[in-house]
Amino acid sequence: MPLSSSLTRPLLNPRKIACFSATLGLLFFLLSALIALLLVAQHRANNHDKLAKRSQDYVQNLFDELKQNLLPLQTLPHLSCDAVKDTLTRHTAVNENIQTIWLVDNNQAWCSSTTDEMQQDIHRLSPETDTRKAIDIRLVAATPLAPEKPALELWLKGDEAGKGVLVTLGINLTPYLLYTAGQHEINGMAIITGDKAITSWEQRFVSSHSLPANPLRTIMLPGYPFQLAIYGDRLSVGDINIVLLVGLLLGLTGGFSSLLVMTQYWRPGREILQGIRRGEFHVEYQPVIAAVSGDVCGLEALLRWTHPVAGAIPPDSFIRYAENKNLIVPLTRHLFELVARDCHELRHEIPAGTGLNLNLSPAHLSDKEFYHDVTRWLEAMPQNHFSYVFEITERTMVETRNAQDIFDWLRSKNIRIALDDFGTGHSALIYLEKFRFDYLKIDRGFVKNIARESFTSPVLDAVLALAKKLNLHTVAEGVETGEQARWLRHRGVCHFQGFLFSRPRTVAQLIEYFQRPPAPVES
Ligand code: G
Ligand code: G
Ligand code: MN
Repeated sequence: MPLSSSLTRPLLNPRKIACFSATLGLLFFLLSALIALLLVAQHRANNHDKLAKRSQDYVQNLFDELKQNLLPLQTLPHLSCDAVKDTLTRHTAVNENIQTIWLVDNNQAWCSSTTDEMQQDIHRLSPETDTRKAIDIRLVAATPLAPEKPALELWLKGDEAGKGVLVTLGINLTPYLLYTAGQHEINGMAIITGDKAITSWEQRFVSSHSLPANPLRTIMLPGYPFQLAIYGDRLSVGDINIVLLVGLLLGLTGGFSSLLVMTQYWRPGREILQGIRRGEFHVEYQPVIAAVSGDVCGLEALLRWTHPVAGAIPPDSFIRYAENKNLIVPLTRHLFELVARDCHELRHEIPAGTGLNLNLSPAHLSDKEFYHDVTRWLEAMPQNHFSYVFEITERTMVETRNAQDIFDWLRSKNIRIALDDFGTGHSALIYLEKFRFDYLKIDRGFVKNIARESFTSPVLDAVLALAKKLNLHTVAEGVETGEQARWLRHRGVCHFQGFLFSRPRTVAQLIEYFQRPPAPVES
């Protein structure tokens, strides 16, 4: 298991940090996208309000101007059509919306901008216009001048019923659409009078009830029975893109900042040093059993770390991590201190001559302070009580250049050397050739496979034969069943270690184990 992932479990491991940061990034994304959405929507709504206001002003001005300019015409003394016609024609020329102007008296059109003197019933000209109203507006499908084009008829009443001005206005929504084209979210408009409507997307009349619901804005003109509806999306595609972009940028910034801060703050290396200072490490001891007598002949010290938040962290993880972070030296020094302290307590319970196995990392062996650290530890230990073994894995031994000198020095200090986890690496045999060891610890991967007494393993047989030839004591790790113990003893393995005999024990449990030894294991 890679160290860093289990080291900080469950709160601090990189996966959790990554998950937390991703969640935080997502929250940032949602929050900033929401805020951006509100701001953009607000901005759009303001634009739509402005657009509505401008459109309203435009139409209102148009109507007001017509009213102002045309109404006085019908209050003139009843002139002949010839006398007023020029004025009418001038108005149509000046205002491009105006198609025709009729002057009406007593419900009779008597003069228009396009005809001479005439007499025509206003209701024939515009059947639906209500000449009693001060202002009437309606959409008409066609006018005599432009039979193909829908138009707007505006009735302006004069000073008595049946007297006034009727104007037909061409409806051309194109300028309006051009005007709003810059606003991508606007995609149509409708002019509504009564129950009729004309839209920019369909050049014919429709019922006002069939118009799409929820226009962006509906513009009313006070005093005119006329409405203008503007249609479109509340947000344009560009707006959505901006919202997503802002959300994404802030989300990524938030997520990465959190990742950075958390990995800095919860840097496991820092946690190890902190753990040492705060006394979060302790040592457990697993008895090593003499294969023939069944007696305890040694103890293997195994470092344990109980993190206040993450709980028990497996040594596999934190040891490798400490090795990678160059913290194995302070950690092993701490192990030396803990073991020395425990052994002063254990000395009274444990027979003299008991083996004490410590696991050393090859990274420590090559440290220039190594001799000094070991010397200090030997001085701190109870004198002449334990017989020391340093267990070294083959994992990284290749990096230790002067290993033989170090081994020789250790032997001169009465420390023997075990090759730990034998059989798990790639180059174990080369080490056996190169260096002299005292013990070979057979990895529990081999032992696990021994399921029956009839089990055969040419590899294990060869390993044991090799150990014999090299004059190495053998220790079988992870012995869990009587069959395994019998099988191994039968083949000359000298020591056992495993749950069959005892799990690793705290100092208190170990003292109890020695004071009240368990019944000999049936093996
Ligand atoms: O019992 P346990 O799960 O703790 O052992 C896991 C591995 O951690 C074993 O390979 C053991 O050698 C290693 N280990 C345990 N304690 C120490 C220690 O103090 N130093 C070193 N270098 N390795 C240790
Ligand atoms: O590699 P080393 O021998 O240092 O590791 C000892 C490891 O083996 C420790 O983690 C210890 O808890 C574990 N261990 C000891 N006895 C047994 C056993 O019988 N079965 C299993 N599965 N693990 C064991
Ligand atoms: Mn070991």
